[in-house]
Amino acid sequence: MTKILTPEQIDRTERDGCVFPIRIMDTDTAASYRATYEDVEARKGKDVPEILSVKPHLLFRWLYNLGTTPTLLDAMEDLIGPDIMMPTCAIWAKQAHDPRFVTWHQDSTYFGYEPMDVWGAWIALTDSHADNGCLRYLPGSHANPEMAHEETWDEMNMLSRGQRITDRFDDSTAIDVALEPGECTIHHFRLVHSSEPNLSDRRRTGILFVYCAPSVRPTIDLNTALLVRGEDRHGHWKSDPFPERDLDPANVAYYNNFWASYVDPETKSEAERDAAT
Ligand SMILES: O=C(O)CCC(=O)C(=O)O
Repeated sequence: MTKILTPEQIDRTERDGCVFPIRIMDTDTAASYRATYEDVEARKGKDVPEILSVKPHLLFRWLYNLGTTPTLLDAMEDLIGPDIMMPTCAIWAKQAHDPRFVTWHQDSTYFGYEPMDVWGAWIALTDSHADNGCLRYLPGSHANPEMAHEETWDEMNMLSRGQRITDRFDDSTAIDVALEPGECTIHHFRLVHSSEPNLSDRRRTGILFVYCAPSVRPTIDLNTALLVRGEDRHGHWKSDPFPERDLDPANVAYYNNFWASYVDPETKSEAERDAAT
């Protein structure tokens, strides 16, 4: 008996590697999260993802709350079972008329998990449609072996190293992931996805949270996570500190230390990673 996802939606995740739209909160709650995010952005005076690219939920309690929205965890439980780890999250914010884009890529290539039974949930805080640069998916691509990627370092590419798939593939079956505020889309970590520039007068903001069962083993240095539901009976993960409140000094210290010691797979070049393996 599932909690949120219908049997048809579960079938879609297996067949297509994605399912959407799933309403996980009402539009007022989504608007309130959007206002909170835009307030942080106004205070920082910069593009927040640039300064907080990995695990910002450890610094902001509201982000932790967003990633543990009960309906969302219910949907995740339908996919991976009652024990749920949340290793990271990422903010994806495009301004109105933002020329930046995301090239076709697979998240699984720059995070190591075994088995790759890992899912991302991208929560829309604004509407997200083709004209403002919504996510695009290649359904079914999660079932194929990982493809070769290169780092382009294109500044207009929102991926940290401008990663893009170099293998030939057919994107004629790609679909737009249209979402309204408060809806989310769930995708497998190996699913090929991208997004186009924002051609509209509206912002497009979404926040991606990553989930897996505690039985999934991290195979690289990004081996810390928060247990957000159930129990960890495997011990593969070290625990991140719980964010009691925004910018809790203990968490800020942990975060700074994490940055200093952690070899960030987002910023490490392919050559460095190859040399390390
Ligand atoms: O939000 C976007 O435009 C891209 C998001 C993405 O690539 C991801 O969630 O992995």
